[in-house]
Amino acid sequence: MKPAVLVARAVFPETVARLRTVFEVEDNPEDRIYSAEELSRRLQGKAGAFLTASERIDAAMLDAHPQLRAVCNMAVGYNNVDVAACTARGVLVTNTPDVLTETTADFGFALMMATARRIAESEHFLRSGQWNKWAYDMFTGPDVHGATLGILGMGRIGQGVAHRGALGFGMKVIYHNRSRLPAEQEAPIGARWVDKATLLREADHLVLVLPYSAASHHAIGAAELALMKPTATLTNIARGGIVDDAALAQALRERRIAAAGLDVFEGEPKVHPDLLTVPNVVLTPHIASASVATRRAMAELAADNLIAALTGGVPPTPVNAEVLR
Ligand code: 8YV
Repeated sequence: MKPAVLVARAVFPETVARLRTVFEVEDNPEDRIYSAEELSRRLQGKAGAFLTASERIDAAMLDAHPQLRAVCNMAVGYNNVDVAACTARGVLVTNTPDVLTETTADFGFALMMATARRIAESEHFLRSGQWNKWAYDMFTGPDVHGATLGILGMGRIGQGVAHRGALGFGMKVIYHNRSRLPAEQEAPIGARWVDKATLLREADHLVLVLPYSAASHHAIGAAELALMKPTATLTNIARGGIVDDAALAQALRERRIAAAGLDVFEGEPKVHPDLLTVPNVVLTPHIASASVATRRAMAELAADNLIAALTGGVPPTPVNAEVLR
């Protein structure tokens, strides 16, 4: 008998068809968002789960499903999964790193540029029929080229953003990360490790690319925003909850920073109502990895992981590889 798996969200039909060659698949082509109760009901009897970052797997869910052996996220982030609880129960967790790095870095850079150069705000002005003359100070904003790019979280995606800034736009790169990059990775982009306060004070454009955890919850709140230049921009392509959205909306309204670009939100898909009413913020619906090719690669990698995990293979991108040993 084929092992049973749950594909919790709609995904490419080709990926589901491939999974059906190996598994009894329960999928969700209507793409309904399951409550925790419904997710638990649908996990009954399943050996594996193909998830996105919107399904939460915690200790209680694992205890309710002792037959579950693999939790495979179609996302590089895995803060929806209690990895320690999975490891303690011998449940493999996998994610989809690398395949989305360049696409996500492209988007981070695009969002930072749109934010600095006020592209969304000015487009709204034009579409709403308000453009009746050119003006010397119309939608002026800070330059991107030659400015100081600050990266908080210098993993693969952070480095991708830094490369774009340094090599394409002549930006000076400073970064803060728990661990410093080896000198041979810093040198080609002239990146300089600084403490967090220096990063906040010196960055003209601050881009957040760090994983979400209890430690990074509200890493950017009122106190951090107060350290930033009034001309600076803030771009978040990491996770909602890293920024205190209420504090950010207030800082934007009071022009304590120039502008923000946000692809992720606390409690998304809900967005803090104050962010919807301030003009100097570009808002996108968590699409940083959304190129056609990358979303396919993410789906296929998540499927590779699930198939390997449940058929005695070697999952390509485990998060808790110790479970395999
Ligand atoms: C996903 C992401 O689109 O990979 C991640 O961590 O945030 C995005 O690429 C989203 O999480 C859906 O799983």
